[in-house]
Amino acid sequence: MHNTTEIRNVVFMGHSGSGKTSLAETMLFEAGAITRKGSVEEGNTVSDFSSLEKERRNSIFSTLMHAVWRGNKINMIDTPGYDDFVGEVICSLKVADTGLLVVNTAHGVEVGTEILWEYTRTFHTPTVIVANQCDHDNSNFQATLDQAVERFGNSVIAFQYPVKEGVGFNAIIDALRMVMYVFPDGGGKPIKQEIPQNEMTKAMELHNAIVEAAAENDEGLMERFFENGTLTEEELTKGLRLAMVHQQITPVFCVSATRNMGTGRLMGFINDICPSPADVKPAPLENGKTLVCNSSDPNTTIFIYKTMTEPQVGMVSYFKVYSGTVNSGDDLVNADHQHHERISQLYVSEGKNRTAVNHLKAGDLGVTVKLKDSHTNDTLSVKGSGNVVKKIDFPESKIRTAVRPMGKNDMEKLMKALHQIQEEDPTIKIEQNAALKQVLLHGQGQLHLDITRYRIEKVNGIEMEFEKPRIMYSETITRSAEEAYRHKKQTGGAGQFAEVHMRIEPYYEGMPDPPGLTVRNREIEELDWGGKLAFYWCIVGGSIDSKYSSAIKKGILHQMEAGPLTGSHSQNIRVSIYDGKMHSVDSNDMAFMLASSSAFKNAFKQAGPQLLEPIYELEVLCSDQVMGDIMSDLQTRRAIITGMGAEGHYQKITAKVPQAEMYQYSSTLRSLSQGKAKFTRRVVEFAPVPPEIQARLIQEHIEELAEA
Ligand SMILES: Nc1nc2c(ncn2[C@@H]2O[C@H](COP(=O)(O)OP(=O)(O)O)[C@@H](O)[C@H]2O)c(=O)[nH]1
Ligand SMILES: [Mg+2]
Repeated sequence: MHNTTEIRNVVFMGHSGSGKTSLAETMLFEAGAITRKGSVEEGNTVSDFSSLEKERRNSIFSTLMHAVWRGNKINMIDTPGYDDFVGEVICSLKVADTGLLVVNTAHGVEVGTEILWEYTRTFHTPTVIVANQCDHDNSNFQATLDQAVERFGNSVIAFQYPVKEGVGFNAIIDALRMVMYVFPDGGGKPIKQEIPQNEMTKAMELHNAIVEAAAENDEGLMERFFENGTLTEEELTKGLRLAMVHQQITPVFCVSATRNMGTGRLMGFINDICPSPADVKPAPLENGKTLVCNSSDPNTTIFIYKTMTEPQVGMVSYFKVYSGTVNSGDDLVNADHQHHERISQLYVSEGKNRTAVNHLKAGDLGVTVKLKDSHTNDTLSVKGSGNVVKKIDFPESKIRTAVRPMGKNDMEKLMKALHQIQEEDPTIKIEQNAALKQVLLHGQGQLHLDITRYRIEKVNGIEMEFEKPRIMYSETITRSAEEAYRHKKQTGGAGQFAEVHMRIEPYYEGMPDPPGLTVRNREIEELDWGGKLAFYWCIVGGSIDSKYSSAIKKGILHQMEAGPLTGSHSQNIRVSIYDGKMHSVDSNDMAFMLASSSAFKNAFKQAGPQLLEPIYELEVLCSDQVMGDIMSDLQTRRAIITGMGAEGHYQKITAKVPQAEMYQYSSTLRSLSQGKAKFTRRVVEFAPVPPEIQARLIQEHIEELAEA
């Protein structure tokens, strides 16, 4: 069991392909946690262990691993690089105390790098930039460093730089230690050499910058620095750790993950300088207070940052001990719904494998299984502690699709499986949309949805297909119209009789009373599907008894819900009932409902009916080079560009685009930009559908009705 100060929690983040999984593998190997180093190509790394990841040669889930390095336990969480799986990254960042932002020096700072950098600021995570692939043909460390400084600011300081990058890469100058590491051909343990004369000035300059940055945070250190012109190793450690915790320094290290050069030194730095869970700022709680990471706190508190269902095992929960010590067999309480949960088994994780342990102290990351009713984002704590760790805010979904099981009777099974995935992955949302008569799956990108389908098919054995989601059109009118309708039926004994005269108008807030009518009663109905019905009772002389008014309103509401034009809900209409007839024997609620329903339908069609469609406000972030293509594509989607301009080092395009034109936009954008653009969108308004499209939709509705 490791004490809090002997724990380091690091998360590997970076654009897809930067080398996170390879780096984690090499670090495990260096630390002796594994005896054979796997590779992404061969599909045998510790991190990418699921069949899905092996097949795709890419990380999809975050993976918890650990290595023991000089007595300290380094918990490592590898994360996927694609933005589609950002949920996995955010969960991991929440519990990590240091972020390793891996950058491929052959590509420099990429869109993904910048987005992840922003997350490290949001979560206040001390960050190290790992310049990887220094052995790559096109490696350019200096350009990568310059971009990082330019984009992330002056906290970025090179602690190392490669002597010879590219194919012949075999040496690193370390400006913190002021030595040169020279690696044997196969990588691994380097030989320490003196820094060559011609590199001395540059190395010394960096060294001084590091020492000064370390001294800056502490008055005592600053004084000593001015007195002695430098700091002792102990002072330097203290200063650098403090500077990292305050995000005032972002060290840059250089490595080659696959050739195992520089990874040992990186682990040494994590070990010596990077903060333990006790060194970082206390964790924020939901009640606005904070929680200090202290293993002797009697109020043991753990936070579940990830859950995953495994065949044979069931639910597996990954957690961080925020305070106290958790023991196997402990009874804790879920702070959200107060249910008891027994931590019957405790494990540490090595990717696919787990090792049982008896205790885990504050700050550590662990695993438990078979919790009854606790999910990602839940806190389990000693009864009465009142601790609820601040929950993770997940990003809103970016794309949606309708889903349907292939088997007719599989709907219930499919819903169950989808809800289970939603519990594991809070960036997935399942919506049973009654108005559209579809089940919608919302996610972060096409890949995210595809992987979800793959999991349902493979794990749950339910075949499902994606369908284009229907669009939630809405209907309204553009001018006023009047209609009188008589409902009359004479079948044998009792007949049915009702006659209703109404005027309908487009409704808006604060409109004047209908001219020429005497309003007796006004009702403003908020419609379940959005918008309003204003229902005015203007009967004079008792031509219809007011006891029928609610039946008449009901008839109108039925018709508005059904949608006279295309079967889409209608909204924002004022109906004034001003005349009619009733019969002392044959009139009843049903007759008036039917009469008003028909009157409304007929009036609606004469009142310049207009179909409205949901409009997204779209924001795209992209590089200069791909902006033209993205704009031309938007033009084909009936988009109205509302803004364009530089945002940081990228271009931001904002536009209003009909939802109907945005199906599979995530795939299009990915291929247009080679994965170098990001977007967000949300429905902001409803706008009139162009006449030719309205005509087509009405025709389609008529055909649909005929088929039914
Ligand atoms: N030349 C070179 N290739 C690397 C290095 N690190 C990773 N790669 C390769 O880059 C690709 C992506 O690596 P991977 O670890 O899966 O990246 P991730 O998506 O960030 O996890 C793989 O083909 C690796 O073999 C490196 O240091 N040098
Ligand atoms: Mg990976």
